[in-house]
Amino acid sequence: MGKARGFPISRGSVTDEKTSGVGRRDFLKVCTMAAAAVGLSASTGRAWAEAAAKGLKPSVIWLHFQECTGCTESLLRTSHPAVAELILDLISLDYHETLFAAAGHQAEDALKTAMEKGAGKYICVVEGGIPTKDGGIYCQIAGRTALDMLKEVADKAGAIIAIGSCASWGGIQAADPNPTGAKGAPQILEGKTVVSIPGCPPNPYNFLGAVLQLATFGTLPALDEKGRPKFPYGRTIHESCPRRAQFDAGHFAHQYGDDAHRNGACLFSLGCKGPYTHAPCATIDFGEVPGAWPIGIGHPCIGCTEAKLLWRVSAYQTIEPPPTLRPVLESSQAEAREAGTSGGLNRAVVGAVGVVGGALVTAGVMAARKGGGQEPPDPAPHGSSPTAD
Ligand code: FSX
Ligand code: SF4
Ligand code: F3S
Repeated sequence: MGKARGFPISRGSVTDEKTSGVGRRDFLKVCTMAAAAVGLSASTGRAWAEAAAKGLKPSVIWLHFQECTGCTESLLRTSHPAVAELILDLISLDYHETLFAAAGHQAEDALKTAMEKGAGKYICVVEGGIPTKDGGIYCQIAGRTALDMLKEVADKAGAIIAIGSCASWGGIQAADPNPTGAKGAPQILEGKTVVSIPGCPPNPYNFLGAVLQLATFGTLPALDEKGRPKFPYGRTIHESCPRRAQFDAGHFAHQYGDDAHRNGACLFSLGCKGPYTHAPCATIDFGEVPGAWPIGIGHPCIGCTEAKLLWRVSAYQTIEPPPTLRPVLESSQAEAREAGTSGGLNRAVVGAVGVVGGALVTAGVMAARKGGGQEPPDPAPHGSSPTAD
């Protein structure tokens, strides 16, 4: 667990003192959910709620670069508007290019003031990729490149959080052929600790949990080798997937809308990357709407938290399963052959596992695997960013 510089808490300025028109119960609920997202106790969540209600909130400077703003949107567009208000009550959002009413010199002044007042203490949140080609000219704000701005703001920050897959490794901008040389914040800020919250977009509670820990204890969550908080990103989608029993029983959908698909069969044959993807989507609802996540609505996981999968392996490409899962597929395959039906692993999938597996070998996708067979395959050689990992 790393110690963040000079934390926690400064007095808020944008969303002061109030807990909005919403009840204390909702306020506590958000805090305890955020605590649970990073494996902290409910009492930690309550302590954060108390501090925020007193106006003691971490100062946040939020930078926007190459992205779709989906990370901010998912943070704010919750199913209950009150929850979005609560989020703004938990942090002091001292600079945010999308949400700021201020513009032009006023906004620039706000950034300068926030950096001076909170030097060494504020949380620098980065949303979006950072172009590096041709001196970084492809993303400029107030005449300055994203590259310069990030370096300067990050240099005086107490902690740095990359929210979303774009900020974590470049995201869609870094997809082949990566025309602007987009990278993520960790690749730009080498030598600094950057907490990465990947996902396109990520579940807001993964972000709030990290902020909560910073604000309450002045520490960073324990991170994995990719800079992701271990708690929410420690398990694969497949491990907690509600369709897991279908996988184990060899019930696979092979076309959208077929009987198996309608009846909640496993989506592996439709390209699901859940066995390789580390994220808590199966256990924490997006926007407080039960079932509102890719697999919940019948779409395969496309591996949006994994640099080696998102935008590198086609969303609908059936992947080679990790070694630990192969026996299940193989026995389903045998059953399907014996039965001569598609009742088990259907014929399309049997073919897909073999044929696509071969195609992936050709593309170099099946190269190295580590860690119990759950590490995503390496990207194909045409993968765009050599630093994307
Ligand atoms: Fe990227 Fe954020 Fe994907 Fe968008 O802005 S992670 S494009 S959903 O949301 O940065
Ligand atoms: Fe769920 Fe995908 Fe695993 Fe099937 S392959 S159980 S849909 S995560
Ligand atoms: Fe992303 Fe897969 Fe979750 S696509 S949102 S990690 S289910």
